[in-house]
Amino acid sequence: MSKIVLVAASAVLVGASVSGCAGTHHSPSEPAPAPTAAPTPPSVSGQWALVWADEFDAPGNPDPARWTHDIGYVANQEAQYYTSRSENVRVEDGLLVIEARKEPWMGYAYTSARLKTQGLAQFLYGRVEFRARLPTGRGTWPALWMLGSNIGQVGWPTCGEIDIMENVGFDPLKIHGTVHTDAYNHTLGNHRSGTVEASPPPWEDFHVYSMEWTPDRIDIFLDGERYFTFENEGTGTAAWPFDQPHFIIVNLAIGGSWGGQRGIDDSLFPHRMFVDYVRVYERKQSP
Ligand SMILES: [Ca+2]
Repeated sequence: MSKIVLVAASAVLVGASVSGCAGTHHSPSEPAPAPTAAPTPPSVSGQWALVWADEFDAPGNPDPARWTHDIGYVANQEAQYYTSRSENVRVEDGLLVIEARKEPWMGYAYTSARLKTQGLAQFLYGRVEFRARLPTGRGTWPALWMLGSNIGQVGWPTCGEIDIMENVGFDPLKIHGTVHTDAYNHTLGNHRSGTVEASPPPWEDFHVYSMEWTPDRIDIFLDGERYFTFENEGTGTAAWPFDQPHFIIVNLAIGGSWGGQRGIDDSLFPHRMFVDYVRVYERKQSP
């Protein structure tokens, strides 16, 4: 089955217990995230076993045992240059902070960051959960998502893509969950997706963005409410490449083919996305 990286459960649970009060300890130089409406929710019910997590409890650089960085220009006509500098990505106050800045860098006008577990942890089936607060403003395009680990061999979209959360700043209340495959993808105009509005607005408070994945279906949730399902048609890899491990990506894009459709408001920088945790669960075997 999947090549799962096991994390000491005790460390993860300690992190879970202290990570809820995101608004309590902030360095003077950074604006405090909005107080959370509720403590970090407890782990999902007993049918799930935690197999991987980052609670972002250690200040400084993201844990190199869990995360690697994409550097430079990556895709989608995006306007930013991704870096691994602390200006663009850091852990503080129990949160992963990805900060998009308007600054000239390597020929680009903006910088930001894109973290991934590629080569470090990959997952096949289970439940993937993020608790995050999004930035907002015309031109932002934050995403919490997964790509097939075989992308280097088979390319996109054959590898499969699962977008657990996407949001674009020009339509800021809407949260999108999407899958891309060879048979269904945005270049064909037939990608499969669902949309829901977040309340309170996703930049005002944290929400839980999650996905449950079995051999038969992918369900995507906002705060535990399912708003999108993609079923395995049983017609093979073109429609269902989701029988292969995928890795996790967290990024904040600026501009690009979707986020930039109505331009970029340069008056709003810097933009910050805050991620309280990323947790991956496997379904427990029936007794
Ligand atoms: Ca945390």
